Amino acid sequence: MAAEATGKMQPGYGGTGEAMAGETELAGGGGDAAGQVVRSGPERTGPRTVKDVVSYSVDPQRVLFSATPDEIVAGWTTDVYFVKTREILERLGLADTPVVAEIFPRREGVLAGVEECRRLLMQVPAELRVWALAEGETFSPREVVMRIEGPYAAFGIYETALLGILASSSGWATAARIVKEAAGGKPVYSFGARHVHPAVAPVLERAAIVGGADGAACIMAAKLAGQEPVGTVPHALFLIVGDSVETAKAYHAIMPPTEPRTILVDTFKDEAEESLRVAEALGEALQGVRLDTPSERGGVTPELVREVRYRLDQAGYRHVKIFISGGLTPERIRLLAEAGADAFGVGSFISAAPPIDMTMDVKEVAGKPIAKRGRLPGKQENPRLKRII
Ligand code: PCP
Repeated sequence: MAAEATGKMQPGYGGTGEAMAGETELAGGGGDAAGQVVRSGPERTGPRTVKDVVSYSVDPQRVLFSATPDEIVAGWTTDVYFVKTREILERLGLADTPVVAEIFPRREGVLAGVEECRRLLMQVPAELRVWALAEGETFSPREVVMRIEGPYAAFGIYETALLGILASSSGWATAARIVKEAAGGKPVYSFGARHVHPAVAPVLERAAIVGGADGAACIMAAKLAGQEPVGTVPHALFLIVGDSVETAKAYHAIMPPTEPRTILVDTFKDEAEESLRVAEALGEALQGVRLDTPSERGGVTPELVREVRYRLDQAGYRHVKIFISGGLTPERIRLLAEAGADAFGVGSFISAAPPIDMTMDVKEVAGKPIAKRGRLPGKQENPRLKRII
């Protein structure tokens, strides 16, 4: 069903299993759009045998070491033991053995990554039936969050990728949910892209939005989530222009009206003083001030927020919101929100969230309940699961 639905086939699955060691250069210069050599054979189609794995080499000139979506779909990021498993099953004539596999987490959290898993499994050229909890739903330890039914050899090599997608995405989504709850309904934006490899930055910040973040600074992540990216300008612009008010005026003059008029006020002088200066300069147009006082200066404190709020109110700038970023944790967000902060930019608390370990177990083989010792044989019913493929 999956293959018919997408018209796509996983290259290599259902083929001969013969490794083709040669490289084929494409016409027109011998490279793809990224300037990399495009190969035929298992490099392109994915590993079906250990021989394929042995003959595979990674282009030493590739620009980034991260796997491309095509390489992930081909199976090159999988653990080698799944390739061996498939090779042996094929030799034994057991590749089409129908199985039920279930994925469960080790601890509670908020689920994300289901949509990527669904899209990956849609590449499988076999009849798969897949159920999962919805992204954004909470799960309990050991609750089944995804069930896959179909011929094991068709999807087994994706175990590594599926678990990795769910584990890291759910870790980030869970952290985002925690900070969002700490903010008590006030907006929280994910600024975590800078802390991870750019290949996964869109995954991270999309997961943060799934978990409850109101938006993200990373352009690709926001677009994936159907949003526009959130953010104004970093300290670099203030340092180059040389004055906060001049920077604020330039931002206001040059940026389209759709962009938020939220100005950093911690670059050169006291935050309360700078807040009043930019408020006087931009007047009604100023929507917010951002306090990002570095940890070297003690970070943003509740006392500082109270003072900035008081001085802005006293000067008639009640409409100006206070946006806080830099080293925020749930505890700090709670205190700062109480002190009058209106919105938060959170990076490291979300990006550094530990993955939530996921495990995939075969629970049924050829219609018979089975499991390794310590696990319960057969499907573990979960009425919250919804069919996704
Ligand atoms: C903010 C701040 C933190 C960034 C956000 C992420 O950067 O300096 O380092 O927050 P985190 O501490 O929770 O990870 P910007 O002011 O946007 O940029 P820059 O510091 O480069 O001026």
